[in-house]
Amino acid sequence: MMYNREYESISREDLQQLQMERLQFTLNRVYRNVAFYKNMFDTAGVNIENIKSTDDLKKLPFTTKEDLRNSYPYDMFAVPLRDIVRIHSTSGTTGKPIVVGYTQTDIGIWTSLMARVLTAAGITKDDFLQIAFNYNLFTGGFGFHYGAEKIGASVIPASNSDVHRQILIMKDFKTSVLVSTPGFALHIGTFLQEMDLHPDSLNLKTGIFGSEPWSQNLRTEIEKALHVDAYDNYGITEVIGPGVAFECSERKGLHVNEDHFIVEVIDPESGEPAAPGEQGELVFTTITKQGFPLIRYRTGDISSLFPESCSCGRTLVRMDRVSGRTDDMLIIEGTNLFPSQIEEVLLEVEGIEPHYELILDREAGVETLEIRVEVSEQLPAMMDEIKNLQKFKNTIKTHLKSALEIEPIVTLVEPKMLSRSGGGKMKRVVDKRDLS
Ligand code: DLL
Repeated sequence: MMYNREYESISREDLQQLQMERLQFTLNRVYRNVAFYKNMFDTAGVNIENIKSTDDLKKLPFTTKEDLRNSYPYDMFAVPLRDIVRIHSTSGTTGKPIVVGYTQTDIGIWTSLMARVLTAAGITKDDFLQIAFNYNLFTGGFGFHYGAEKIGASVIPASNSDVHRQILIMKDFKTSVLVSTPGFALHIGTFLQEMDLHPDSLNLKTGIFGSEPWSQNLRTEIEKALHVDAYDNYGITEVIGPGVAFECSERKGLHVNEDHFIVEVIDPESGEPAAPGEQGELVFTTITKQGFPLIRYRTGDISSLFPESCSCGRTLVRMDRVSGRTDDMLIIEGTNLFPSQIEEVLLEVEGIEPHYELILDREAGVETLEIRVEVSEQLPAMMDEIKNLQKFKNTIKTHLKSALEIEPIVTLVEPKMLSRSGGGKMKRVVDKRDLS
């Protein structure tokens, strides 16, 4: 099933033509309205009138996460603020998040892209969709909500309620589709077992999961635990949120919504295009967004494009599941975090040394983050008392919770116990989750 057959199965030739028209329109818009892009194109000596094919796009410089952080909060917006009807942002309250804005037209397009994602997974107006993504600055909740209403499904905005409540809602409201991170889906599945509740006593049939990396093995585990067909979908706040790419019934790669985003895969070192089918960093150019258009945005996500056509009838190119990142960004229970953000918070706490390790694991379906941190030699002798030690740990936890919205396990380690840099890259992160 296709929500928008005309565009989802457009001929490659017509698509190229459409992309070109939309690209030229976008380039003109950003050149006129966003000082950053005017400056970038002028400095690079690029005349946008000379960008006549999608191949010419390669003449334009990249936009990076750093560029977007530096434009906090609104400098990259391409319309007056009065035309913005919605604002979202990337996670992490320390440092500068990236703030994105949508016009009414942007919301309409985003909604129809989400309707595509759902329709491709066989969701119809007869479904009850439980959305277990946060409804806040994160794009997951609202993105799916609008798309599901558009196709007429019954939306249950469960947001991030605890797992017991999710299961209760699922059971009583006859949920047929779960929308969440794969990690949370596994968590729910594990709880069902603990509650001795057979998945067949629920009405679930489909799971739409995304927002963090997951493996084929994890897909199989979730399908077994929840008795659903699990579909992957990919998105990123800066580009639009969810709705960038989605799996069809074939579930062999994710179709990129190329009528709205031009996708490239580059060698992250050289910035040159990767060979067809080769892995590299995903780069997106938005060609219909009004509020927050992006030119050649480096996502940091590693994937590749499948050149072959898909038997579902869609002509939109497919990307492989995201296998990793070019930087050290971690995604824990759907929250994006850089180790440097954790470090920044830890160093605000008196009595801690700048030596730490992050250990990621998965226990009974729940992702855990342990932070092992060295205490300083000067930490007062009063720490001998267990009670005070606990208090100290809680202080660290409170700092982390209020700055980054994470609740890790904190383990204090004696001075000089953690490994030191031997001159090479320090390995501060140990990821024991199975993401292969
Ligand atoms: O996670 C948007 C989203 C919401 C996508 C709901 C899907 C479902 P951010 O919080 O900006 O946006 O995180 C974007 O998450 O650069 C990837 O590293 C990762 N990511 C998103 N989807 C997938 C996926 C949303 N299906 C970052 N597989 C991206 C692997 C994913 N990684």
